[in-house]
Amino acid sequence: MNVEAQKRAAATRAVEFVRPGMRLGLGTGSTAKHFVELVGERVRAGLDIIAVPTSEATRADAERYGIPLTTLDETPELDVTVDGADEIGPGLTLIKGGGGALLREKIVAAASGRMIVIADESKAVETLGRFPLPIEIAPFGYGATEKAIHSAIAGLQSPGPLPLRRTKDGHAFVTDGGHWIIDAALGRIDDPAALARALAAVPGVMEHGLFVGIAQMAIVAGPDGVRIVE
Ligand code: ABF
Repeated sequence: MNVEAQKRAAATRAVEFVRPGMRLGLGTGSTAKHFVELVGERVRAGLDIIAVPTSEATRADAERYGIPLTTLDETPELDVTVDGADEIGPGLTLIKGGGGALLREKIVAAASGRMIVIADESKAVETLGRFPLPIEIAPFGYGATEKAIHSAIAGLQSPGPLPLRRTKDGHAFVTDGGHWIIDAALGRIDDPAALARALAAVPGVMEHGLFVGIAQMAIVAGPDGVRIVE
């Protein structure tokens, strides 16, 4: 199986966990896109579910596939969220946010009874941190926020270079929530839980891409098949 087929295989397995009447969180990214498409197929075949998308991109896909959508305001508790990840580490700790949707992804996952991560094998790592950690910040006062983030990281481990502000077409990348993203190239994250707490305490940080204690299951597809990590 090539990587795209692995993503599809993980998404296909995740659909088996969807039951009639469920309230679903729909993730963002190229792996979650497969899941959304497959759920759309089931909906058109009569499956009765409602869903909350984690990004405007996923909302557009879900609408195209005819998936009935709701919001966390109308439906504050979801049954299952299925989403991708940039890295899956020990204990189902995750780095997410490469696609820039981390704030909504975390809100939706936290509102869900269960979060299932779907990924190809390349995302499974022994130590988090090779993928630069996305951190969503308020544009106001970003210089001070970036400095405070660097100090917060330095209090725990080697902070690496100053985090890079993410750009798109030469301008600041703007999230669905109107915020900016900086990417912290840490190389390795020694203590994800401690770093998550330290970053959350920095004023101006809207959310960070460390998901600790949020996911309950990962469906990881490799060249030879799918494995489940719980
Ligand atoms: C979302 O999409 C993100 O949190 C993560 O950054 C990304 C993974 O994308 P892909 O499945 O395209 O690798 O899940």
